Amino acid sequence: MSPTASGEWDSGIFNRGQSFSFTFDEAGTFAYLCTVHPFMIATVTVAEQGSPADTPTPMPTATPAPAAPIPVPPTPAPIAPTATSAPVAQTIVSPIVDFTLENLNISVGDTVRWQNADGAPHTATVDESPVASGEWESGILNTNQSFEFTFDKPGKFAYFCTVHPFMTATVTVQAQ
Ligand SMILES: [Cu+2]
Repeated sequence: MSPTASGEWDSGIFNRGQSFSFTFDEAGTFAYLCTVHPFMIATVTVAEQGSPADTPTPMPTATPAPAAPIPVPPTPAPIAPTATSAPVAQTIVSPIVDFTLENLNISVGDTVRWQNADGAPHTATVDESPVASGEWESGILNTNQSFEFTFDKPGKFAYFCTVHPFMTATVTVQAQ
């Protein structure tokens, strides 16, 4: 009653199953209540009809924006790195020169080829005390002879030359 005077409506007494309809032809917020039980109050908000284009327009505009980030499926990119990180096992050539064995850093699956480029015979032999797994023993390598061993387990392995025990080094094998 006290609200916007225009667009008044009164359903009259409702009994169970009865209904009442009212068409709102003006925008605004209208409070209404039940005259039988005045504590039953609520409001009907009637939106402006004239500017429907204005309001809805901003909405769709906002929507397209988030749509853009969606095509961010450069997720397939990781596939590339995967291919890159899937380096085929390599063979690392480690020359033995001047009574020196090299410290090597390789990955699981890599093969090391020790090549004796020295004038004296040498060996590339895993040290007995280290990790027992992945043992290898080249046997005597004379000049220009070589020996290969593939590391299939990660770890740090000490090795030496049985002919010249002072020739020591390590092979560090990184997990893939
Ligand atoms: Cu040696």
